[in-house]
Amino acid sequence: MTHLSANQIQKFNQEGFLVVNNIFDSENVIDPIIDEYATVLDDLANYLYSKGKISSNYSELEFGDRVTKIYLESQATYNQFFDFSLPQNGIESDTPFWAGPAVFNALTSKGILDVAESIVGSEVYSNPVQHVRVKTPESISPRDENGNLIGDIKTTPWHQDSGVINKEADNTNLLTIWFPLMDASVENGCLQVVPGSHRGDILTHCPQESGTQIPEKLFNSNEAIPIPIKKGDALLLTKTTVHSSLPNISDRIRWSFDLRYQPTGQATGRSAFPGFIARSKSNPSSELRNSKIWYEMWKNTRDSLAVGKQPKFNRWDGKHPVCA
Ligand SMILES: O=C(O)CCC(=O)C(=O)O
Ligand SMILES: [Fe+2]
Repeated sequence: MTHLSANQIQKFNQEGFLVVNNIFDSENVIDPIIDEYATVLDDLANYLYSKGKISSNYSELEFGDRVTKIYLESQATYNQFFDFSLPQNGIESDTPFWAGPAVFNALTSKGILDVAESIVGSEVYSNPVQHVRVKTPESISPRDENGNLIGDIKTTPWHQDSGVINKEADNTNLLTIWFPLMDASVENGCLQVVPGSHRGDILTHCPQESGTQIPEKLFNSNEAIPIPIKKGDALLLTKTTVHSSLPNISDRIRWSFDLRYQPTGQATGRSAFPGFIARSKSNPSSELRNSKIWYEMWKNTRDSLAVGKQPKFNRWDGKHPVCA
């Protein structure tokens, strides 16, 4: 991949989203991530097995089947073990996270940074609002006593990315780059977007049990379109594009990365979390190139937040009448 064309940029600005094909070479970027996460899952499986939460460590299974089996049998989800960000509350000194070299390699890959540079300019900052999302098939996933899916395997409700970060970043030129680690389809729960929805304001989000979400009376959900995309492709979103995910009704996992980039120096919306200079035309030596330092930044953040005052990232109190 190289930089976006003028046509692509225009389309992105017009519609609020853009599919970019072959943003990187998946053999160099995605396959190492999958291999790295196999080792993370192996550690998790051994740990749960030693605690008696599962009857086998299922080492014969590949990542997707293994994680599905483990979540279902233990009736719990462990996505925080894989995530390269910290939770929005309840951070403790042993809160798990994964900030490994293959993940860092993806965040700083040429294809991703070329695309980010096309939108945010030549001083590219990696915003710390970033996740891996693992969604096991809904038909074989743990549920609570009311039959609702538990934890963070649920579908992602309607939101704008601005709505899940602090107000201080409302004027930040924030770009979301979402990409699946397999082919994402309507069946396995790709994203859906509302074209043109980014042109309005930040809509009221309501805190609900299923996640912070925009009530459907505030936008035209029937204009939403699903965006199936292949492994190696990416979906770009603006910070005000209304989007959500479809349920995973397939029998395989759906997993994806969502990364965010912005011009260096603008507010990230989660200032307690560490971002870094990913590309700098004016001062290339300021770019972070070392995944170990990146890991240390997250570890230090976790360790100090665990004993200090925890940040608040949610601006919505649910008292607005549309939330009733
Ligand atoms: O992958 C998902 O389900 C949600 C992703 C999302 O909302 C985002 O990337 O901003
Ligand atoms: Fe989002």
